[in-house]
Amino acid sequence: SAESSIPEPQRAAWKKNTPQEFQTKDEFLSEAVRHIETTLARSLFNCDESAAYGGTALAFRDRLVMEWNKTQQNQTTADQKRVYYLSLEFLMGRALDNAMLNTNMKGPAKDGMGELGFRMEDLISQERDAALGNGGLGRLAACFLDSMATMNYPAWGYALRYKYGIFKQEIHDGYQVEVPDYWLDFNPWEFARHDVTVNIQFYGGVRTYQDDNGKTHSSWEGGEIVEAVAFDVPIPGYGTATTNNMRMWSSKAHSGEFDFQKFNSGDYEGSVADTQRAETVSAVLYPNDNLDRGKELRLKQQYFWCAASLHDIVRRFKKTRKPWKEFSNNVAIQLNDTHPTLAIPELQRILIDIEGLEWSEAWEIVQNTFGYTNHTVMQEALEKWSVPLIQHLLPRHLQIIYDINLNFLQYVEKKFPKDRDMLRRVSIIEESEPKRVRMAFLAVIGSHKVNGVAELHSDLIKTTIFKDFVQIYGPDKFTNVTNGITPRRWLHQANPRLSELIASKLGGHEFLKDLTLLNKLENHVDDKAFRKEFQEIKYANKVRLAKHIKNTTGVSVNPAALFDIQVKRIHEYKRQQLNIFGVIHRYLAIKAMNAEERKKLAPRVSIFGGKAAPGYWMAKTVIHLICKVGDVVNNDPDVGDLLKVIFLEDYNVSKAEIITPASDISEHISTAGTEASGTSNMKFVLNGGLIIGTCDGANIEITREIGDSNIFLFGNLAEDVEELRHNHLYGKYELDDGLRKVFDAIQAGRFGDANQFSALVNGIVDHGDYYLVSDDFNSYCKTHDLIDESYKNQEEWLTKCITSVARMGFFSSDRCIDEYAEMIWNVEPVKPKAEQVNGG
Ligand code: T68
Repeated sequence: SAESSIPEPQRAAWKKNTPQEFQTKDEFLSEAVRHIETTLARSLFNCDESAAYGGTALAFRDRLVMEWNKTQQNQTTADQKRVYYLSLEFLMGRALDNAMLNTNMKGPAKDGMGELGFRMEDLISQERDAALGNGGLGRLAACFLDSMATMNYPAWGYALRYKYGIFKQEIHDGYQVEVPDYWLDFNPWEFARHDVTVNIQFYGGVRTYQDDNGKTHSSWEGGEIVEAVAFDVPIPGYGTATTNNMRMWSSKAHSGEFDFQKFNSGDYEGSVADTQRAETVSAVLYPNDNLDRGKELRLKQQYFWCAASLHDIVRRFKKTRKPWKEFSNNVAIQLNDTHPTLAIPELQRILIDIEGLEWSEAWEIVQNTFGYTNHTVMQEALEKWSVPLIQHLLPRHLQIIYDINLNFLQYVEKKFPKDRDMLRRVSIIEESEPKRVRMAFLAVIGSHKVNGVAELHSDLIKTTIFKDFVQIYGPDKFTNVTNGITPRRWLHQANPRLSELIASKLGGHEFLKDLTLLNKLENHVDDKAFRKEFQEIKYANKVRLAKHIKNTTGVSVNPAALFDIQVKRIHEYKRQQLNIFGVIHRYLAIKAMNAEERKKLAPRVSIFGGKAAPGYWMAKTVIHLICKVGDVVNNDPDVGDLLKVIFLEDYNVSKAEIITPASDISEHISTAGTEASGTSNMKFVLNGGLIIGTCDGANIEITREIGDSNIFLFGNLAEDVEELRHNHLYGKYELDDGLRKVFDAIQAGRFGDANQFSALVNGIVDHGDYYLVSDDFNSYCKTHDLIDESYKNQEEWLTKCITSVARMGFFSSDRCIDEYAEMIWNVEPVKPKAEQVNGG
């Protein structure tokens, strides 16, 4: 700001001394060694891999922050609309390799550290994952940050700085054990901004009063204050100097809040306890994906982060001295699911209670500012907060929500007179006991656009959960933005050899910024040398994964076998149970085969990975079954290499970077209509693996792009699910024969104590088979037989893989961000200034 900038006459002194970004190996090394010696206080005689990692990371952080400063300055001067991406989860993974590749300085860094005797791969693997997310939703936010920076959009991410990210998973005797993930003991990528703080209010009450003109005002008063402190993480774009910001909020006791009264009266402990209570707000990430549990602390987290972010955004807007009606021309806020929905009543509160705008003027600004992305249609995942809870924690917000609802229902009433049931159905307040606030409805009503994350999903939200709202607002409020992934991390970083091979054929790395260029690869599909190299790369990636499997599980797997991978959160709707039942079916089949038949079979390795929410018993049972089946199958000499079953511990982003390039087949087999999009399906195909999947989420669009002969689809369609479920409940179905044999084997105790698995089996046999495992089992197994056949013809298989990679251009998160920018945000890129250096 003007008050704190160095005055013009003194700027020359600054500019003369402004640090320069390193450009060469030697310049890099001198920075890194300086950090090791000073920042980390290590010496020549005390520099291990972790110190060498630290020095490298700090050297790159400095470089990023210099570009960050210029980018922020440049974007402020440009004075264009900015986009703010509010997400309670960002699954960033590791930052070093990304920073080196995006700045195009990996070569010099590698050579420099090589001179000290370190291998860059070893240093990279010293870093802990930034694991502030559960699954797809959090990783999508991370890919979006990468794309927004790469394409020079003036964009900020707003996050909560959890002290504990998603738990680490250990497997003990085939059971999941959760270990806390304290990731902040050394995090070189963040900057504490102790000068950027916001006081966040909770509890208290509302005072209404009349001003001199007789106008009524409301003011939220009393309660307690928790302080939000900003921590900034630079987000470098690839091949551009643009370096955006992710701002994370950390909670601490308000400085006036360390209760001196308690302290002086001798209640020192009580006063410390208050401090700790403030810190718990940002202490831990809730480990559920696609499930809403309605915990008070979670609501506190949501408000804390929304209020701090909005305060920050409003503060920045006010510096422009523009009138309020310009707000939504300056600011776009995207809500990643309903978790940040409180930002809607919060902005309305700021505008009417604090800034003194009229309700309707304020409400128009609010609606024009927000966009809402929905990620699920499953009832158990839709957030509904109890009215008494909101009343207690956020009394003024509850009033505002009621007023929003009143205005909305009056609007609906005018459009659909006398439709009482419509009013009941669309009310923000669910008339349950206790009453609950339907956050998804509030998000729809408070936004100008609502999007789903794949075509089928965007259609489904219009015909199911938001059907009435399509009637009310018309269909144009609802749109689709099919998810995408960043090719920088998920191709260039995770699979460098494939990235280089592609670059050699396409004449450079432009495809990393325009993924549609991959289509030129189809011209090379018959090129012998290219095919050979492509196949060798896949094999090398499988060898690497096989080593990881050996190191972590002790099991040897044959890299020449077909690697069949399912890695994602463990959830009934994702149907890992279908997969493991299929594996048991295969095992029983092998046991029944003679030597001749066995010779014809393609050897397989079935690989699973993923975390179960700590309170999700059925998901934990599935993990246990996978492990037990592994124990039996992997030690059955009769089976040998024909089948191995692996559960990989602690699946996360950095493990995904090893696993994704190593698949022959990956599984995306959710009950049709339940997986909003899926994004790992895109990652696997982009890395030259084929997929088996249901007609669900983005699988459908992947099929359209790559061609239906290059994907193994099976199972019932979304449109038939309702009727099939109905049939189960009314006994109009028969358990699949193959599945019956699988259950017999489980119940005979062939995989350990059958009681352990009875709930899993009974859910299908007796309790309605909600996820239609039995209905899809036969089709699933037959499709796997087809895969076996297909894999035997290696040349044809390879052609499918290469063709698929060539046709994956659509699934870049760059395309996705351009669609948001154009259809929802109305923001334009800001070109970095010529003096900025990253990526040339
Ligand atoms: C996922 N959702 C979708 N949710 O399941 C997936 N939920 O189909 C989609 O590809 C992805 O979002 C990106 O759009 C989630 O990952 C959660 O993690 C979550 C977390 C908390 C509460 C509810």
